[in-house]
Amino acid sequence: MRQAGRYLPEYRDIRGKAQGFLELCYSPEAAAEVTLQPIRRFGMDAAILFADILLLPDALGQKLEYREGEGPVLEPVRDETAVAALRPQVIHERLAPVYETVERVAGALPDDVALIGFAGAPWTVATYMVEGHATKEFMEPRLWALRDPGGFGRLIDLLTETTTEYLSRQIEAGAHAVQLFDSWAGVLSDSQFARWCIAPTRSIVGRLKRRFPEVPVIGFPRGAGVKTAEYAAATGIDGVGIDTSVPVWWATEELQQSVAVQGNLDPLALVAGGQAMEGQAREILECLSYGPFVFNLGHGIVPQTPPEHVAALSDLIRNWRA
Ligand code: 1CP
Repeated sequence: MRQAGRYLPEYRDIRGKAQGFLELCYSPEAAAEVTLQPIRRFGMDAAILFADILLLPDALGQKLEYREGEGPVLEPVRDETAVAALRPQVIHERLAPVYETVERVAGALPDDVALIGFAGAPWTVATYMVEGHATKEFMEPRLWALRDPGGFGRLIDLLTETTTEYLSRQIEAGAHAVQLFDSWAGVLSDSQFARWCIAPTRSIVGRLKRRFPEVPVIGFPRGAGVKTAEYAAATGIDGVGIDTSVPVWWATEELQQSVAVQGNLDPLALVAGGQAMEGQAREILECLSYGPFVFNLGHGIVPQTPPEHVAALSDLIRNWRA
């Protein structure tokens, strides 16, 4: 999950010198440095590329801005004319600095530390593209998907294609594994989940597997609950991220028999630290560490997180393993 970011003073330092968040994402030297900061400080087993899921819409030509305190703002794409105006043929020109960041990080990491590349899953990226900003209800994309599945499907198809190409380039540049973030999978009803979350993910995974059979693909259908089992079985992913709400015993029985499980400490337990953090971390380790498992947060790290708590958690996990 997000490792870098605003809780680290060394990140805030570099962020303060950059013109803006997008400029930082597109500056290979600075983005590589920010990717490496948590590895240097805490010695994790894997680094996650510093970038954002909204770089793809930006590369497709959709106007994107990150406003201070407000988050991302995009010029909404709400019909087929707007989809047709997107430019999938030029994405790699705009995304070239991201590939350079991957190359730099892969070259700088110790041999036993993996680099995880990533992209947003088509549904989650589409919610931002259609709504135009972060929301809690996702009225516009959900209604478009229900009223005009053919038209909305063209946007999803375009994202499925370009996401496959984007992740392929990250792998060619040196990413050892890739993750698909479907952060808003949880707002979809059962049938919509099958169509807009599972189907595009299966298509991306299938194509990546044909090109790079040895590269693990992790999926994170946040909020999917019991549907996570169907997601894991139907998409062909190697690992599944679970959010904080998924009971670990359930994940052991329903997921870990067939895929690796990644998760799921409450990011606020990491802010609280002490007993709250240790108790929850031990419960996760006791349940999940006997099968294929990646310790992770259940969602992104928050700016209020004291870095000392991350260090204490990292020690706890290391000592558990020993
Ligand atoms: O000024 C800043 O520093 C902006 C904060 C920030 C950061 C640090 C944003 C804006 N993005 C990121 C980096 C980021 N985003 C990473 C890199 C890894 C790392 O930081 O170590 C990754 C993997 C993401 C992924 C991402 N971006 C997701 C999926 C994961 C999740 O958290 O659910 C999503 C939904 C986004 C969108 C996004 N990026 C940023 C904002 C404010 C938002 C909108 C969030 C919302 O809808 O409320």
